[in-house]
Amino acid sequence: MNFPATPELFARRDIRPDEFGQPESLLRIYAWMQLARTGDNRILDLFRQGLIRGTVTGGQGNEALIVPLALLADKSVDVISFSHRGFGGHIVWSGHLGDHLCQYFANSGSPTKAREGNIHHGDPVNRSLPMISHLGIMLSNVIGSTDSQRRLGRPAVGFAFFGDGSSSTGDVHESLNLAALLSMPVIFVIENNAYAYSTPVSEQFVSPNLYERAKGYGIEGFALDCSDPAHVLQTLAATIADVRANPRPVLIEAHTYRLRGHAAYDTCDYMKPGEAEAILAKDPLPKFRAALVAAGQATRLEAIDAAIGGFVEATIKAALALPPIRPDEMAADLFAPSTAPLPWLPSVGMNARPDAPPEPMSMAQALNHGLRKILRERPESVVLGQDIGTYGGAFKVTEGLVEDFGRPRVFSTPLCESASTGYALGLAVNGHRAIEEFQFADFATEATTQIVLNAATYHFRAGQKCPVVFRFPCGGGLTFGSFHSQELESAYLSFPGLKALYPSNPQDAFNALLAAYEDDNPVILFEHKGLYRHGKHPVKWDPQYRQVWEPVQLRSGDYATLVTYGEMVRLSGEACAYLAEEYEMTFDLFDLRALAPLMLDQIKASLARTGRLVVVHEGRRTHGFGAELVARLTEEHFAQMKAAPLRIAALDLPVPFAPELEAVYRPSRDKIVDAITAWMG
Ligand SMILES: Cc1ncc(C[n+]2csc(CCOP(=O)(O)OP(=O)(O)O)c2C)c(N)n1
Ligand SMILES: [Mg+2]
Repeated sequence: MNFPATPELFARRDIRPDEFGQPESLLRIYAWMQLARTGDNRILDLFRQGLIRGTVTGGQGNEALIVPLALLADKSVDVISFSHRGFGGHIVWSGHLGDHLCQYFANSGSPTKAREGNIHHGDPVNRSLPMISHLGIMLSNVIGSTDSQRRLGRPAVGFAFFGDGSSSTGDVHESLNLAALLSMPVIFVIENNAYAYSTPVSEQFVSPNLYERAKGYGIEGFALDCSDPAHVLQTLAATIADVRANPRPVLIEAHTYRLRGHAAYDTCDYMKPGEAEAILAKDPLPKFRAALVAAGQATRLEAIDAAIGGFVEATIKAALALPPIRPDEMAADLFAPSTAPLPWLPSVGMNARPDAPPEPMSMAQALNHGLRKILRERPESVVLGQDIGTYGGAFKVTEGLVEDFGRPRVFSTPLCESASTGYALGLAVNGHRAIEEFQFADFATEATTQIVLNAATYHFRAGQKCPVVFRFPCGGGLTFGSFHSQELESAYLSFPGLKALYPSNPQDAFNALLAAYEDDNPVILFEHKGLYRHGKHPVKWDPQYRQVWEPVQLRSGDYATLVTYGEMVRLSGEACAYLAEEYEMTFDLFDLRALAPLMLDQIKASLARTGRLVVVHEGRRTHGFGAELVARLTEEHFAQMKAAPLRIAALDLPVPFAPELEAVYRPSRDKIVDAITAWMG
């Protein structure tokens, strides 16, 4: 891109302890602060001119914190996720001003390909994790990537920022606890600028000192006055060095300033008269400059200011000259592209020879074998979830894994679905691959933001692969009630960016786990609890394991095409057998296996022949997965359809508890038969 060369002034993006207090290093800090301020101010102007859209949340008043910190961090190993006040940090961490401006202009030079606005970019290749809007969410991602770095033997420190307002979110609590538990070297920095949007701290929490919360997590915490960058530098340098050498989390409550209100559109009417002016009067930057002038640096400062002014204007001009973004690649970028299969050994179990006869096993055992195979053959793999260690998981799918592979690789997490998931994402974007077990799929709702907004959008907005397998023990029929029995596929898959497999037998479950694991995208693996121990079936090494991404035809017939998945495969098969026997009506029966992406060609071909469609699923009917299937399968062949499609699904109710009620709620073999015979007329 044709940006002006970065002035020599910004050749150094670091600062060494032996330089502290030296005139050159102070001028370097000043230069980066002034560059951040000038950039932020110009972004505000350009927003007001209508050249920038969205929300512009400036970092004016944050520079005395963010610039020393970014200069001190070891950008070759450390992990960071800046907040929406972190513009100064972004330009130090990732260099080129032009890229950052293009993010705001949302043009063809945008690092997010203009799919995200404001400061929602990062530099994932260099471990600067792009924030999503949802505050608090990124903390656990930093823990995961820092852990990943440490597992790779790199002496990383993580830096996670959040505001006084964000400190009230549940994710902050979950993450601080998780980091403390793992003794993870992450420095959590609260940017306390005294306001969350229009809400002053007095209306946010009772305790005046947020850093004191550290004590409750068994970690250290302290307040940091960010009015003088030289003081911030000294303090942070000592903390960073200490945390790097003696890994543990630290909570810093940095008192910063919000000089320009919440965002570009904020008129600050909610403030008391004179309050905004009083905050402006505390601006650390002119104070720092005045101290440098007093130290005889006036001429150098004038030259620095002039160089920055020219550089920023020239870079803005170059950025504005770039063409707008084109929509061409947008759809193709939703998922990370497919890669070659991993070099799996051709065996299921540890000692099995390739020619050994397939061993009969339950679905739970097949998944256990799959997890063992992955842990044994793939050093980057990590298995996590609640009670998955010694206890072996609520359904014993992870039995014996911690004994054989040890705690760092098999991690029984505390009860914190969102932070555990964010931690898994952090591992994933740094090269590890996590398989996360949710105790019951229902509890994944606690991690919805991490799954559907963070993991699922990662590749689209940041070009970064995020390979995590989310294991969802789902489904009903076991008298577990409404919070332990749900089918969540239509809810989760209405968000773009997730893949999903739903095996109906042990062999498919084994294959699906391998296929999901090696995919470079987040994959939900739906595991019906009723199938975990529903008989034993032979499971063998299947070199065609990736075919699980396609539907499989289980029966052939000519009356209608029946599409289903999960436990309903068995019930639908029994219904088809009954209908063939009693009514001599035969069906093409398909087990869908992959719910996303949908591969429907074979089924469409069947439908073109039969002209009748039945869809059976266990989830609720309204907004259920069947609605999407019916629409996709019939929209092309509508004119050839001989009958209206039939959807057989659960009632539109919470999953009821008592067996008598649940039997009415969910489809059964007899209900499938009844619905089809009524439909047949
Ligand atoms: C979970 C969540 N809720 C609401 C918002 C909308 N929002 C954006 S910024 C903001 C205030 C944040 O305050 P604070 O954490 O103190 O950061 P500051 O903007 O003051 O730097 C709010 C409520 C959000 N982004 N995320
Ligand atoms: Mg705030």
